[in-house]
Amino acid sequence: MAALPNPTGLQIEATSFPPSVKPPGSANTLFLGGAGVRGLEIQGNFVKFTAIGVYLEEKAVPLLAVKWKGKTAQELTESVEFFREIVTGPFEKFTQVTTILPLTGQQYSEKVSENCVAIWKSIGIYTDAEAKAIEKFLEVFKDQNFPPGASILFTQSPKGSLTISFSKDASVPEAGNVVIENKLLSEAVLESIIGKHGVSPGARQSVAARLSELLKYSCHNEAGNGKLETQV
Ligand code: HCC
Repeated sequence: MAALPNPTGLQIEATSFPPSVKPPGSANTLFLGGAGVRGLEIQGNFVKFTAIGVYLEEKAVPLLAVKWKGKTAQELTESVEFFREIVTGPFEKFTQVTTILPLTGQQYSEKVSENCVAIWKSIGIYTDAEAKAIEKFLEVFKDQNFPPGASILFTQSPKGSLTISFSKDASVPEAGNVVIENKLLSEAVLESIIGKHGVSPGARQSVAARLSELLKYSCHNEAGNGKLETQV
């Protein structure tokens, strides 16, 4: 029996993203799907603001294999549907955003909120529940400050809760700070990073390349229950 390849860790600027992590508020260990920077073009210079790592629960691999096994890194990178499936799939996700330049909680949360609302408006959903979730999201970040190297951590449960935690470095605490129960917000935070107009094309490419490779070694069983089977 051939073993599944073990995903490696990734270094993005000063941040090392380990190959696997146990997110705050979770009993599971997730593997590093990919990582990249979030930058902005400012007066002709590409300014790197954050390093972002995206982790996925292992059962994502056989689930994604059903449709995406055999696709190249480029095909996956260009597929809006592939990233929709990662964002909405029935497995846990964990996103680590580590600052390269200092950001206030207000700066960060306003940017993320703006992007989430834009995603919802583009697909024609924006109800009272989402407006309230955004309000709570902004509130959570109001008194936070992120000097370089600080991390903002999002645990996205398949049921739709978003656990937010903070760390002064790249370490991952045991417990989360706040939980916001809103599935669309939980999904939109990740979609705003790796989705169609996501802020980190680097993380998107990295996820596509690593998953393309991982999916080669996965086979989905007939029950489609997400249990890992190893190819012989
Ligand atoms: C988002 C939007 C932005 C970020 C993200 C997800 C992000 C923010 C960087 O992780 C940033 C840069 C400059 C600013 C404010 C925020 O990383 O002035 O949906």
